[in-house]
Amino acid sequence: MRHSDTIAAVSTPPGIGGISVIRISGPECSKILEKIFKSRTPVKEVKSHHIYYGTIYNDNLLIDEVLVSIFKKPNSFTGEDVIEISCHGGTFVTQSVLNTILKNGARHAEKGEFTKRAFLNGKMDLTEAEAVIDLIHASTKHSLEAATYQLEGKLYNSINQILEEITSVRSEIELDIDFSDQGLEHKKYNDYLSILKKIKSKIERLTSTAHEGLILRDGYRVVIAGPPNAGKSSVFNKIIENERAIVTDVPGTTRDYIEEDIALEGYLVKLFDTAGLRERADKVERFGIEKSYKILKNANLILWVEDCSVSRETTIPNFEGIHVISVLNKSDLIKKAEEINKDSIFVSAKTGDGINKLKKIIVENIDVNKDDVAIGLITNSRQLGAAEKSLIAIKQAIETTQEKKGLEFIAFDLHEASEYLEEIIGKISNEDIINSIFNRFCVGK
Ligand SMILES: Nc1nc2c(ncn2[C@@H]2O[C@H](COP(=O)(O)OP(=O)(O)OP(=O)(O)O)[C@@H](O)[C@H]2O)c(=O)[nH]1
Ligand SMILES: [Mg+2]
Repeated sequence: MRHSDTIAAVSTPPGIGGISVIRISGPECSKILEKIFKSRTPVKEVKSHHIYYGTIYNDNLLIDEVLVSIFKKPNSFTGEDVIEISCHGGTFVTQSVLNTILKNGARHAEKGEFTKRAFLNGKMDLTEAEAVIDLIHASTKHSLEAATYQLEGKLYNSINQILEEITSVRSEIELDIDFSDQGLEHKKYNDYLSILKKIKSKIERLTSTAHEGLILRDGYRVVIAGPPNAGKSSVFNKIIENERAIVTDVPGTTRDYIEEDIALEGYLVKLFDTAGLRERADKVERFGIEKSYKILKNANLILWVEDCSVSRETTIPNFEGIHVISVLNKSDLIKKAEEINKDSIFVSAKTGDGINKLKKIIVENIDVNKDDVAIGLITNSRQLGAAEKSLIAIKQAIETTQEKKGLEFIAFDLHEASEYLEEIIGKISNEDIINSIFNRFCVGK
């Protein structure tokens, strides 16, 4: 999977801007620059980590005035020779500079190819590469924070530490294999057992962070549900501060669910408005209700909205393990709302009363531990899948030790546990996994 050619792409977003940056990486950087760039300093004499002013020529045709930044290997983003050309930000100018580079020996980069090269050249591990894309897509303070920690290598460090512990106990066990015909002391097995249990709890901690990692990266899923006409869509609109959902006095107005991303105190919240749940419904509404149930199953939090002017008794269905907050809407229609039902939050989508309090309660329910974020979180299902497999292998190692089945077998289980952890950081990986990760990037990154 090593690459030896030179790649180039526009690294700034498409469209017109003040400047565009074109990135080139690979062994031909200097040769290409010599052919297309004229400046006071001859290209042969340019120094790494310096910026040069000059002009780009396509044959003898002047294309643009530019600034060229030089990064010589290995001290660059990709670990190869890298040049970044800042040209004027017009679409045509940028394309012309890029075409000139391509004509003179570079190949157009594929999606994420610069970051992929950084990974292949040992500039970053796989979790850090994934953090680069999360960083680009981060839309809130906390998702950015999580991606930054990951980019700094927090997850990598946590995993590496566990790997070291596994390797250390494994080499001890392998040494003991040579003496095992003399019978291993009972005490030694117990020592191993306690070490393995400690490792197991560290991997468990790691897998338990996935829940938080996914919330930070993909958002905390809050679903508004309840009987028809309770004012669910009105509450939804009020929370997102936009008349997004259709509101009418006809029960069964919302058919298909609606989803909107909002930022609440730095957290990304995915808010869903769903069709009112009721038994008697026409065909279209029934489809909507089925979809409501599907969305509800994957919720992190449910806001069960009812109309307090109709009924003062809440009738919340059981949503197996998902936390439900009872919201009584239309508080403007009744007097002294709070005194009636202390377990519910009273709001009025009409006057906006109680909506800020509701938002606060949503944030309070986001169960993300700041310490976990700083230690390093699992942030995607690829990482989680591998961590879970590693956990199974460690549990197997513990069982093998308890049953004194033989040291070779413990060593084998430990080897497997290591392999899965190594898969997370990309120490061992197959081409499919790597390609699927970098395909999520945009061209130029
Ligand atoms: N007085 C008062 N009326 C409200 C309030 N919130 C909603 N309504 C009215 O209640 C009716 C139903 O509102 P919707 O938001 O469409 O209710 P829904 O729960 O989404 O209804 P379905 O989509 O049909 O399930 C509309 O006529 C709204 O104007 C409120 O806080 N106070
Ligand atoms: Mg509705």
